[in-house]
Amino acid sequence: MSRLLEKKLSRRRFMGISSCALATVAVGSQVKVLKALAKDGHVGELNNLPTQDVYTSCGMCVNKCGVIARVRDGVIHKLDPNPNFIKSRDMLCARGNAGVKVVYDPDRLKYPLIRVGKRGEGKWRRASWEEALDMVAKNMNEIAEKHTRAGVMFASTEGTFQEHFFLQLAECFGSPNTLRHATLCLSSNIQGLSATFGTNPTPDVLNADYIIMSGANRSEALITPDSIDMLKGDGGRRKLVYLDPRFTKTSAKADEWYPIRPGTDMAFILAMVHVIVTEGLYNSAFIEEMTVGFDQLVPHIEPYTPEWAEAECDIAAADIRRIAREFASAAPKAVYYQGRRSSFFANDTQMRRAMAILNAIVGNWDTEGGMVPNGKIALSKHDYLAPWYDDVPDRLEGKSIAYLSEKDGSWPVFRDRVLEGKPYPVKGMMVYKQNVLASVPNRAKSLKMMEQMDFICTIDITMSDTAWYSDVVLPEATYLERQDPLESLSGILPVVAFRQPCIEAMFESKPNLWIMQQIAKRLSEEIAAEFDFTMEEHIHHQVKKNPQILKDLKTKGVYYEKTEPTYGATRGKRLRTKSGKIEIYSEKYAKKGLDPLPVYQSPEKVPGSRYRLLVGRHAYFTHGTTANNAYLHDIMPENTLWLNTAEAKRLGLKNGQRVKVKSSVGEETLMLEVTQKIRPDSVYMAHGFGVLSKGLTNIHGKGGSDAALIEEKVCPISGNVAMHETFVEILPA
Ligand SMILES: Nc1nc2c(c(=O)[nH]1)N[C@H]1C(S)=C(S)[C@@H](COP(=O)(O)OP(=O)(O)OC[C@H]3O[C@@H](n4cnc5c(=O)[nH]c(N)nc54)[C@H](O)[C@@H]3O)O[C@H]1N2
Ligand SMILES: Nc1nc2c(c(=O)[nH]1)N[C@H]1C(S)=C(S)[C@@H](COP(=O)(O)OP(=O)(O)OC[C@H]3O[C@@H](n4cnc5c(=O)[nH]c(N)nc54)[C@H](O)[C@@H]3O)O[C@H]1N2
Ligand code: SF4
Ligand SMILES: [Mo]
Repeated sequence: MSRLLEKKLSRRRFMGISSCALATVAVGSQVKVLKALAKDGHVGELNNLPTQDVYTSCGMCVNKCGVIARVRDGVIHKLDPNPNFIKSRDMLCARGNAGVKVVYDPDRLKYPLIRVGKRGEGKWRRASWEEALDMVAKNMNEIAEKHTRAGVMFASTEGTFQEHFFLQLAECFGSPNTLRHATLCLSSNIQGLSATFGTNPTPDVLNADYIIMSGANRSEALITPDSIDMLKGDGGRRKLVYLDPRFTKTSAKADEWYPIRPGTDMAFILAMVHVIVTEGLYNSAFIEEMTVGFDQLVPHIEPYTPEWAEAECDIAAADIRRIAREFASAAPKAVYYQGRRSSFFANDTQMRRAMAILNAIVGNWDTEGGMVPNGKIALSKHDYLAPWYDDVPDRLEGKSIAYLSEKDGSWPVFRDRVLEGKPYPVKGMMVYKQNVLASVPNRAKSLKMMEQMDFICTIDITMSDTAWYSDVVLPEATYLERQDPLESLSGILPVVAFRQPCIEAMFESKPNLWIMQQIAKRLSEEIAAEFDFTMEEHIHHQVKKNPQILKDLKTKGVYYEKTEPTYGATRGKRLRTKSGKIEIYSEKYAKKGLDPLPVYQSPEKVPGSRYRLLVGRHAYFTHGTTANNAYLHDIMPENTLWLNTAEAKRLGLKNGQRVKVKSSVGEETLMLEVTQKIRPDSVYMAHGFGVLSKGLTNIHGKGGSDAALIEEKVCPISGNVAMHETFVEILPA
């Protein structure tokens, strides 16, 4: 009852929506355009189609860079960066440029499809939206009746705000089981940093004089503006120290690179803290004013000497000492950069805590060149009232994770429970913009989980592996064809991003909101009522308190409140931690029985004749999902397995030959790349190949899948997966 009351009280429906229409482009038949494109590779004379430049934002990755789409004769010819979008510094990356090929991709989903063969057999029939949607709603309702509403799970990844409507559907349907990308990505980061600072701040890369990056390959794992600011010449002012078991493109740009033993970053950090504390290089005035727990830290770090760390992480004690001194003397314009993905090892949350503590003791908090708390431009929230159901149980994972996010869940833990059918069965799977079979470790287990489902529906733009194993596949319009809600991106310079259709949606693809509304309508009248609004109404509601936002978006494609950073707003104020201060010692963790200060655990030793499998980003691809893009495929047609030159020699393996890579959960075959760019104890492969789907015609049958090899270990504090705890054997294929 209390949940209902709470919702009723918080309910605010949007009212007073103005009639001002959003600018959209009306276009003729795109199918005609596609045919013209196919004939001779470029567009001929096609009259009566619009020629204009449209402000929108990139949808190829999380950064959402500002874009100007050059539409000529109704065809998107080129995507250019929007110079007003200062976050992306007037640039688009390779993937951003290749976005054109997402629209004009022969492999894209064109119509709703219903499976006719066995799951994964790839036999489909084209269906009408009416029939496909009826089938989705009927199955959802049947599963709810048989197994409670929690028997349908909802898997999704953040995109521009449309994910919101999918999550709304889950809540209105009455399922607590939403599985979002966070525990595959950055949950440990958010947990570790927030437990210390009360928030996950942004390192001020542009203004820092000294940056240490470990496990954040910014030259390839692109995050704006950091990647661009790192690469841009600064006249030698800034120093970059980079720790990565691989020689990446970031190593190439670094002043110093250390091929650290994987999983030992915490040893390096604690040794730095040791040096800074024992040599009195910390900022005592700042520690006094802004932190709690420094007194407990002092004895805690005593055993963590640089000599001890050297044996753990393969970095010379003298280097650790020197780097610690340089870092402290550059502070507060010095940051230990925490990166984004923190799905490395099971102790990742505590490792991120160590990073936060190191930053805190040199006093770089909320200062120029330091760790800056994010600003965010307020948009009015879309509230709705989910119907009340009496019989819905709690999330399937229960209390297995110390700080489980109710909205994100923890994928591997959840999947195990589904397979056990305990404490209750989950028999329906709704997937939106997530590729479970490529992104969740141990693909064979995900397939098993899918096998036991009564019904699976995937909403995607292309035939991903997950779509390939579904019963109904629904085609969403691509990001260049949709009006999306406004998205407020937090950061040092917060910004509102804008996405509007550049052309009319092709084939029978539909935007997410329409799909959600159509499903809602078929589920129940009560649910349908909560979806009774248009996108235009939604957007006007978002800017209701500040209509200038929409005016700027229409004329500049972007909205900023300030274009220069401001610092120090949190000084003298309470932070969002229990003590109101930076928590070096975490009372909160102590009460939960967790280590209140980060305690180092040595990673499991690599067993003889095996290698640690590492994963990491490639600048040409986004996750496991853009490798099939024609332009990107052209520059990298398949992935390889990196193996150190000396090891290849020892195993008698040659560059370019096929090898079998075997872990305890899978076996993949791919081409060997013999290189000195990796430690002898580790191997590496890019993500996105070895697909199961024959609907990805460029890459099917090429390369290997990392998701098929990685075992599913999990951080017990955040629920984040730990992807680098898998050992593999390499054999000639
Ligand atoms: N093995 C391995 N696994 C990983 C990682 C790794 O490095 N290695 N990285 C992890 C990290 S950090 C993350 S963030 C996750 C991300 O992994 P996911 O959560 O799976 O997200 P994405 O890979 O971005 O996209 C998933 C799907 O969205 C589809 N898609 C793209 N655009 C649209 C659209 O506009 N509409 C719809 N409906 N669908 C669309 C794509 O075709 C794809 O099938 O993966 C994690 N998993
Ligand atoms: N081009 C491109 N850019 C992206 C994305 C993308 O898919 N493509 N995805 C975006 C997303 S969702 C995320 S989460 C971020 C991820 O961006 P990052 O946080 O930078 O993550 P990764 O590139 O996955 O891993 C970084 C590096 O860690 C190294 N590494 C492995 N183990 C260890 C270790 O134990 N210690 C240290 N020090 N290093 C280690 C790997 O070799 C790899 O080069 O990138 C974002 N940007
Ligand atoms: S970094 Fe590249 S893919 Fe990501 S939003 Fe920007 S241009 Fe698009
Ligand atoms: Mo991520």
